Amino acid sequence: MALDAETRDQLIDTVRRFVTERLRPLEAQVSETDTMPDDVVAEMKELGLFGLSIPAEYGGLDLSMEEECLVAVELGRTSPAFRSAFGTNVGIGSQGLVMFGTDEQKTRYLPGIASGDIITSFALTEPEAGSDSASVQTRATKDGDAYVLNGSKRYITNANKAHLFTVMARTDPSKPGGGGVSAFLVPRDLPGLSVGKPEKKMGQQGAHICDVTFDNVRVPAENRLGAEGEGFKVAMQVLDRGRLHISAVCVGVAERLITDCVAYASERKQFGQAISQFQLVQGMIADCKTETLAAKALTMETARKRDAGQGVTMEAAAAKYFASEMVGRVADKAVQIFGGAGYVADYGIERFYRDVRIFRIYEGTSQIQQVVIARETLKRGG
Ligand code: COS
Repeated sequence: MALDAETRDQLIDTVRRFVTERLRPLEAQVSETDTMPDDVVAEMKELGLFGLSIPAEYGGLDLSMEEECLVAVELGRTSPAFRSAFGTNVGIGSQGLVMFGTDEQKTRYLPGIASGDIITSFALTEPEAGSDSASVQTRATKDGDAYVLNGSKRYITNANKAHLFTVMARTDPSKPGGGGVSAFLVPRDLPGLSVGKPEKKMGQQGAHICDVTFDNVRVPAENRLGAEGEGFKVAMQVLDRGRLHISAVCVGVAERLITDCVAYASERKQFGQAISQFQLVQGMIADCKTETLAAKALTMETARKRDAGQGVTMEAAAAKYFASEMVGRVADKAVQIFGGAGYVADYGIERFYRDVRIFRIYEGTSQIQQVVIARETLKRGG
């Protein structure tokens, strides 16, 4: 449901101020300590950030996709690790439930997800099922009024903090592809569920990914999300939406980097003048700006199409593909404009350079987006 224009502008203004005044000063600290301060998370909860996409009847802000993308652009103007604290609740950790949950499942979990009292994770990826996500091997075997889960998941965002996992597991081993997969809402405290140590990563310190292992975890049958065999489609539709959100974050990061580049290039003097006066530097800034505007236009247009009820599988993949590659190029040029200062840690540019690398990989690699775009285009005949 869309907000009225005044409420939307107020929300965006509030998020912008929170990012500028509260989060930006903490960027280096969060990166160095690999820890998200509890008081910051508490403020995120108060602002309603955990519930941006949750329907109002369950206590969320109920933003349209377009509004969520506008907020995500604002959130992109700081280290992406901050967004990750509530990113799973807004996106991949909650949307299966929002789109496919029963009233009872929604009533049980969505209010806590919206408030941030319940942290969620999305458990699709496995050691042998990365891009080929339909090949999940985690088994869910029906046993009376429960399913017994066995297997392991890999690189699961926020798993170390999660109270509730959306888990894709194979209910029908006779069907090797997506058709044999079902989705489950799995509370963290069920016996047999264990979470590994956070991985050491290239970037986005302060956001964590871990393995999750299921050893005879009995999940009540009422926790199945959608019909048996529908789990892969649940995952794909969750990802269609998540990819748009990530595109918007990429746009925000690019905007932030451009602002930093302009400020630095206007201050930094070489050959007797600010380097912003040199046309080769201007060329890099112009390229960054042009690509950012193009990514933003594609992302927002796709969000509006989705809000209008159109299928946007192809367009969301195109937005994610273009925006994530775009922010990689912008971060690279930002290092170049900053020169030596871009390579040392003090200015934070090298941190963004590392942080944005994952955007080309998670929620579907660039190559998977190309596959999705090409398949749809061929199917549509152009
Ligand atoms: N929405 C709804 N249904 C979808 C869908 C979508 N976006 N994408 C696929 N499906 C359906 C198909 O229609 C098909 O249904 P039928 O069997 O009824 O025809 C079924 O799901 C299987 O689809 P498909 O044949 O396209 O599956 P593939 O195994 O070829 O793989 C890709 C599809 C590669 C697109 C998928 O595996 C993918 O997105 N991989 C990347 C996963 C990813 O993003 N991982 C990141 C980790 S999660 S953070």
